[in-house]
Formats: sequence, structure tokens, C-alpha cells
Amino acid sequence: MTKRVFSGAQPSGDMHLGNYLGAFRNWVRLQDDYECIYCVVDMHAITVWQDPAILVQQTREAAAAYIASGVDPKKSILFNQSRVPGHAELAWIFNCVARLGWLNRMTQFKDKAGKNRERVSTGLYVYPNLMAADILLYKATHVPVGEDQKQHLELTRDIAQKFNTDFGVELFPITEPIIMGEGARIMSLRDGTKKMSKSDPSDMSRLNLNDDTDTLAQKIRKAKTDGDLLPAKASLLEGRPEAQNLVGIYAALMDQSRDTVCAEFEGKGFGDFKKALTEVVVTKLAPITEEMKRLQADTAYIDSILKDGAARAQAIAAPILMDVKKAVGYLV
Ligand code: AQP
Repeated sequence: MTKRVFSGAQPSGDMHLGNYLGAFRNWVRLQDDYECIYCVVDMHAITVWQDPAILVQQTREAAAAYIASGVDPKKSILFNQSRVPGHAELAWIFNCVARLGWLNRMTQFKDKAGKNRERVSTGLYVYPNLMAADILLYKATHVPVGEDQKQHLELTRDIAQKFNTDFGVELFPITEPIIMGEGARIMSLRDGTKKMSKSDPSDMSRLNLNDDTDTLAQKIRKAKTDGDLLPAKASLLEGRPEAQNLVGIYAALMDQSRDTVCAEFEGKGFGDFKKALTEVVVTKLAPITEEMKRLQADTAYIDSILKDGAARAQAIAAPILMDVKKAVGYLV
């Protein structure tokens, strides 16, 4: 069986360092060993309100961020989700396969809906079924996952299994997670217990891939920390979430362990550490920011990449979706 990876990000705001370290950078590394499909998941994005004119821009920005991070659109398939109708078609079938109790257990829905549960879109609730459809529409064998997506991949596996059993077929693979290491979860610069997120109302909470050097420096300078010094070992950062996060970012960008970073900066205060961190962040992100800017200025190029990617994705999806429809008993 083809070893195939599927992954995506929502064009729901500015792409940030969390997306880069938790996703894009890993996607680049997977390109040599897997057939990779990287999607800009615009259908997921609209589960919360998106201004249509901005959504179009953000979709292009997301594609530019993937490419600028090193995703090669010739090697990998890069497209926006809504262009391949199979995602919606399969998601509907999965709405009828997944059980209500399974969705009720999804912690991300609880987090995102919060106290507002009665007022969120029904799309937000069935979001994990659409994610299962994204993956299984291509019979993806592997999905790179961070902590926060583990539960959704479990659901995808449950749906695949139930579909195969209910319809007496061996159609879907049981997709394996690829667990990513250091830097898997980057936290907000304003609150080390919350993840860095596009939808955080404070722009100061995240380092955006399109921030200029001065903005990055200012955000790091203003990042919340405590008054203590850096300890000799990472385990001694326990209970200091902001300090832990900044050390984690440095370690991830330098491809070092947190212990190595602590050993280097032991006894220093966060004033000094932030200066070193700024240098590392700027060195690593500036080339990406510049390339994103260049790509975004060429909308025709980005649009042609996404259109071509959608045609390649469609070619893989069409026969799989046909088998699904036949298994379900649709008259085709
Ligand atoms: N803070 C993070 N640390 C590590 N990885 C992260 N990812 C997102 N935030 C972090 C990873 O980026 C990929 C794409 O994420 P997404 O856009 O599909 O959705 P998300 O995880 O919900 O990202 P945001 O920024 O928090 O978006 P909003 O605010 O719109 O919900 C995923 O692989 C994710 O793990």
C-alpha cells in the first residue's frame, strides 16, 4: 500500500510559529518518505465565522506559508479543501456512521464552544467527522499529529473500523499517527497555559509568520515571564509555564533539547534569554516571511498551484469515493 500522509491547517487567521513548529516544519521532513497531501482546510475554517473577502486572502496566505516553509508543490499535493467536493460528500456519510456519543467526548469542541454551546455552528460539532473524511478520502495511512489532534485521529480510526464492519468491506485503512517531538505544542506569549492560536484576540500572544523583525522583537520583549533565573535542567522549570514555553521555542528552533538550552543559559535572567531568543526567531523566520511576501504578491502563481493540486487530489479521491458510494448502496 502507498504510504500516504494527509495534513492541513485552517486559513482562519495569520499563520504563526505554533503552526510552523507543530506542523509545517514536520510536513517538509515527511516529503521524502511519504506521498504527501497538504490541504488548506477552508471548510473547517468556516465552522466559525470568516469574512468571505478575508478568507480568500488567508487561503492564499496559508498556501504561501506552506511553500515558504519548504513544502514542495511539485513533490507534494497542495490544494484548498473546498475545491474537491469529495470532502463534503464523504463527511456526510461519516455523519451517519459516527455516533453522537463519540462526538460528545471530543474535548476540542468543548474547549472551542466553551459556555456558548447553544450558539456555535453545528459544523463545529461535526468537525471531527469532516476531518475523518479528509484523511480517509485519500486512504491516508499516516497523519502527523500534535497532542491536541490525537483524539480526532482516534475518532477517524473508529469511523474507518465501523464503516468497514457495517458495510462488510476492507475499504479504509486504520490510519497511524506520526507523533512529532520537541516543539509539538507552542503556547501563548501572554499566558503559558493556553496554546498559541490564530483566533486569540491578542496579536501579542503569537509570533506570526508575516510579522516583521521589529514586531517579532517587540512581542518577545513583552512576552510574559517570571522573575526567576533559568535553572540548570528543564525539569526545574516545572510550574513556570511561560518560562517553559520560551525555552521550548528556543530548543525547537535550534533543534536542541530543553536541557541543552537550560545548561547554556543557567543562572541568566529572562532579559538576556529573550535577546538570544529574538536572534534565533528572527534568523529562522525572516527567510520564511520574505518568501511568503514574494509568493503572496504573485496571486496567479499561488492560485495555479492550488488549482493544479486540487486536480491531483481529485484524481486520487474519485475512485475511492466511488467504492464508498457503492459500498453504501447509492445508485451510481
Ligand atoms: N500552538 C501550537 N503549537 C503547536 N502546533 C500547533 N498547531 C496549531 N497551533 C499550534 C498545529 O498547526 C496545525 C494546523 O492547525 P489548524 O490551523 O488546523 O488549527 P488549530 O490547531 O486550531 O490552530 P489555531 O492556530 O489554534 O487555529 P484557530 O485559532 O483558528 O483554532 C495543526 O497540526 C496543529 O496541531
